[in-house]
Amino acid sequence: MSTTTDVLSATQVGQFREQGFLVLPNFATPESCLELRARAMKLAEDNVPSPAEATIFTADSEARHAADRYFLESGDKIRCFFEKDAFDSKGVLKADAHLSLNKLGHAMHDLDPVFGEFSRTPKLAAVARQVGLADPKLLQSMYIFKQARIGGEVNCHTDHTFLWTEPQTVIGFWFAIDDATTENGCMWALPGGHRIPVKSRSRLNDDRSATVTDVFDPTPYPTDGLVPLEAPRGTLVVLHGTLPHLSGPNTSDKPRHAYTIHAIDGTAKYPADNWLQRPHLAMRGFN
Ligand SMILES: O=C(O)CCC(=O)C(=O)O
Repeated sequence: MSTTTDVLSATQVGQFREQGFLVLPNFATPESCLELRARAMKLAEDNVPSPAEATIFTADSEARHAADRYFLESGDKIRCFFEKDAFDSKGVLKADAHLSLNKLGHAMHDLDPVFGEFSRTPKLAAVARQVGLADPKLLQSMYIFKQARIGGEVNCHTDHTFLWTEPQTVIGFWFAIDDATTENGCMWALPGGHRIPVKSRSRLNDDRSATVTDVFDPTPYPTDGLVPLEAPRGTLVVLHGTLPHLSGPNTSDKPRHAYTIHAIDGTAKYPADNWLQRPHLAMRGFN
């Protein structure tokens, strides 16, 4: 795939270096966003756990282990993750499954043709190259539903905390599939915050049964200066891996679907104790 034609101007590349993010309206067409949206709904229906399997999402400790496994083994699969209050105490969904999902993850870009086509475009490959990925590898994809009224918040974090490489290389490519506004839980970011040394690392524990967090600095990221990244459908937001970002809850009547791809550089070391492992699926670039 040719990525030799630049998509970003020198000013935009400079902005990314300076601010740690870029907002690119009209990057994807409305048609491609709607096609991805319909496909995500179908994947949700097809992959939603049966009521018996869904008991893993209840709160008892055996169920907790099963839920951890369901998450930890999802790096090379398409799995459904629910909003935290989606189940009653017996593990029964309170509403229709497709209206209870928090997200799909984490390998739609490799396992589903519609997601594959959306994810692997020459235009996105060019952006990845221009923001510094010499040997881009598409590590994970997430389709985030942020459902009307029940869509949960995402706490302030950096992607490097969860997708650690040495040196740091992860870049987030976040697409607004619906219009994202402050009303329905758009993303927020801290301009220049990518220069703050990363405060923690999440990794597998010794028996690889759960994640633990190594805290390097317990102080929270500053909230003063966070800016809302309102994004009409089709907007691409590019996020540096050490940029603090978050999204608010969706208490509105409007869903806020988004699709995000995290890419790393194949030249960096990918630790064996990162939560996301892909034993059955080699990482690929944009080809
Ligand atoms: O879509 C969201 O609300 C959060 C997404 C996010 O944090 C990410 O893609 O890194």
